[in-house]
Amino acid sequence: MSKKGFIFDLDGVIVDTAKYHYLAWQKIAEKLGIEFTPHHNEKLKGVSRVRSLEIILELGKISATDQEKQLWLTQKNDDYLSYLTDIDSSEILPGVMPILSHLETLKQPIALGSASKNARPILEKTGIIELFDAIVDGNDVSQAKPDPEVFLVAARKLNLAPEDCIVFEDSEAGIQAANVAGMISVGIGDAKVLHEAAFNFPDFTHMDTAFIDGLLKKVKA
Ligand code: B16
Ligand code: MG
Repeated sequence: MSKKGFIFDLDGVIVDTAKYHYLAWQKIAEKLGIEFTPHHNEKLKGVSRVRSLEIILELGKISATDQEKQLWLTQKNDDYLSYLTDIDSSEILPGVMPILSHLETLKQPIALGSASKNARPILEKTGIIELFDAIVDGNDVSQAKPDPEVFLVAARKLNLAPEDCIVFEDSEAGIQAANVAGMISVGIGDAKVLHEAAFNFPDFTHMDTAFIDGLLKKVKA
């Protein structure tokens, strides 16, 4: 059986932490008098912390000093981390474990490709860090999604060509990054938002192991 690299995004794909990012950004937006809805939040998914703040400030047409920005970034992250204090394996989204276990049984390489600088503690707390052959997160890259850097570094760490990698993503920016990298993009979430993905599933409970087996049978064009 051929080897493919299965690269998973973290927030909103493996764990349900996207909701905590939203709550923490909402508090900052509220403090600044900016209306911030779930619709606005879609643009923040998958992008870096710094870029997220810029998007919120653009939304409210607010200019700020570097010092103010640093303060709000720290406040946001402290608040976000407060939601993570007691997380455990129950935070893993439904349907994820059967797919990870299937890949492990097939001895297929698994990587993390996340924009988050908090990725490692989340994988540790949820007890799944050992399943990953490579971890690339916000501490390892300088370009944020939709730049493909995070996924290209993951492919390199797995010793696989980009076209032999499959990316699971819940964000528009992440799907674009996977496509630019020349990888197979699989959208997890709203198909309208993730319309640029090669495949789409509302969540992992809708994906069966036959889908994975089908990807493994695909030969290079
Ligand atoms: P942090 P992912 C991304 O993680 C989130 O989707 C995004 O909302 C967040 O701003 C970014 O991580 C940075 O996270 O503040 O923890 O460094 O979806 O790429 O796993
Ligand atoms: Mg995500």
